[in-house]
Amino acid sequence: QFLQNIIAHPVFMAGEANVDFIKDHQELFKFKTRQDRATKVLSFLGNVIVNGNPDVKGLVDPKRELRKPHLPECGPGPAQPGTKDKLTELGPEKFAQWLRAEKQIHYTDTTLRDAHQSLLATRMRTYDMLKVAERYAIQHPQTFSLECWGGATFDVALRFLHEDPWERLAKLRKAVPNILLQMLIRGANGVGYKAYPDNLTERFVQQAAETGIDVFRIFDSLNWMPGMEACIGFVRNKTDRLAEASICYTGDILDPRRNKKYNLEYYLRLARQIEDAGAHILCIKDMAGLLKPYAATELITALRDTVQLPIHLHTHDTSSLQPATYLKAVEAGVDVIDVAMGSLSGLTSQPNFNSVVEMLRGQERHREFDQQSLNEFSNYWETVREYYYPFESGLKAGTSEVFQHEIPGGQYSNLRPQASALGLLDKFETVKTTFADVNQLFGDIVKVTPSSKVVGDMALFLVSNNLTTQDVLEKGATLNFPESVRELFRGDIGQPEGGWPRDVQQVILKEETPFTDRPNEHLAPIDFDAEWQRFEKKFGQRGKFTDVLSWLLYPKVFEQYWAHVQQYGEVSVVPTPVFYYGLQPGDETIIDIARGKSIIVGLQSIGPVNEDGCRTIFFTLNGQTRNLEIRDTS
Ligand code: 3PY
Ligand code: ZN
Repeated sequence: QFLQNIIAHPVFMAGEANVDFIKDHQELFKFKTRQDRATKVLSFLGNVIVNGNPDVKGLVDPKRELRKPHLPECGPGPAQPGTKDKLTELGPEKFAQWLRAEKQIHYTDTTLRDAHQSLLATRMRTYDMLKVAERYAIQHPQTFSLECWGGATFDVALRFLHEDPWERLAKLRKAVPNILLQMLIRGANGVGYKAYPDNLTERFVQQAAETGIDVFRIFDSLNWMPGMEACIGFVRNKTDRLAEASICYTGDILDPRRNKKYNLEYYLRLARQIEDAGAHILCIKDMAGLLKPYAATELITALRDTVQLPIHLHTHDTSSLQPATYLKAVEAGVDVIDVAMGSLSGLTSQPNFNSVVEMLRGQERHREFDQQSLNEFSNYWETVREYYYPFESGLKAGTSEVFQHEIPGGQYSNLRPQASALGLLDKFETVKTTFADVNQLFGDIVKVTPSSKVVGDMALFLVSNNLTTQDVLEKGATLNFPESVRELFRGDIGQPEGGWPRDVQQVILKEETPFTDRPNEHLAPIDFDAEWQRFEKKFGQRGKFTDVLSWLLYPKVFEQYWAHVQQYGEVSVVPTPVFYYGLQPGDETIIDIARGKSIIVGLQSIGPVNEDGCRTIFFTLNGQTRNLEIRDTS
């Protein structure tokens, strides 16, 4: 750009450039891309102002007051060495041994991933994370890990936030050099809802490690070992990071009504298989929050006796019982527990970090944290959480209903809007009970993404058609089940413990033949060179390898994301209240459009609709008037 400016400059073109040419012509440093960036951001804002952000359509409360957050106090940097430095020093095997031998309890902070996935439909933006990430690294270097990537965040970042998830990870890595960064990966299903070719998952894992992930929490949505084994191998063989493999916990090992299939023996068997598969850490992934306190005592004690791996416990506080589960788990020797910053904890999210630290204060496994500082972070998130009010799940208090329906925390905040979109909000109670009925119909399966989504799809299908699970067997021959249900019974996401119920499988698949081997075996490997060329052809430029990966994982979503970027540029730099709710006349906002380059955007007024169906928006950009024509499609 600089060279282009020089070549195109009239003085240069006239052959009159002397040694002071550059010094005398500061306009050479004005780059068109910056102007383009500013114009694109203005056009994004103009659209939100005129037409609203489609993601919050119909959910905006114009009277809502949104405050500016206080940033937590922060000591001088740089951040003290933490677990990331430990992993670099020891390597994954020795690190796992070190962790297992640690006396003080360790904490994973899920605020940047599962907490907002479970409370705010995964909408937390990179902008709000980056405001406090570096401060966190300095203030709380003793945190075991930050879960900040994977799960639904990949899809939602591209689809709704128009952000590049890889950029998010790279920026967090830079801000947090000392604490392990952790992601959730759905085994053979990667960060998606279906099986991907093995070599795609392999490259994805490799790239995720290069960009910043240290702990890969791997699970299979049916607890099917073949769905996890390849992924454990990719982490072990292609990276020097930690493979944490999960047992998804369902049912209740202490309840004779629920422990026929999912009993202690079942979980111990899985744990042995996970150890044999080469995992460095064993996770108990209690995605719905069903692990009760006394069951935790039994399970953790037995697991510690059965395997040599450190044990990492994950739960959701939907029932509001889970701090008690943590207490019992800590007493039984669990090594790491998952918590979320106070104001983004509880209910379908993780238990409260700040309070759990206090629960153990003075006890032998206590790990010291600066409580005042934790509370300041919590206060920051309390203010920021308000920006996302349209995505709140509506759940007001803990509910023991979860022991009946077993809906995962991360799904709960999505199921409600899904039901609402189908006009079924009045029947939400029925949706929840039908979810439990569908689970039984399917043979009592593990329910976590993507298997839980299929159970949810089936429940919504039945309720919207006024059908019961009884009807499925009786009238199934004439029913067209959702595609995801057919895929599940075909074997597309793996095999459940004990196999599928034959009669249900038959009625759902009709003529189709199911398979029982790994779904990935049916998928051709990706030819990355060819795909890169196809990418270039389609999008007109080479793109980064991470773009190619995003496109291969989510083709349609990526195409829309790409089109958004071409039209509006990098919108992750827009402050969240402005991103969702635009500006009111008289408002001003500062946007850092590039490193070291901020613009001040003000809204003066909004013109009436003209005969072309457009409005003129009168902005100020760094104090100068800028008008923009925006089509009114509202
Ligand atoms: C996910 O897969 O996104 C989950 O959070 C599962 O619990
Ligand atoms: Zn979870």
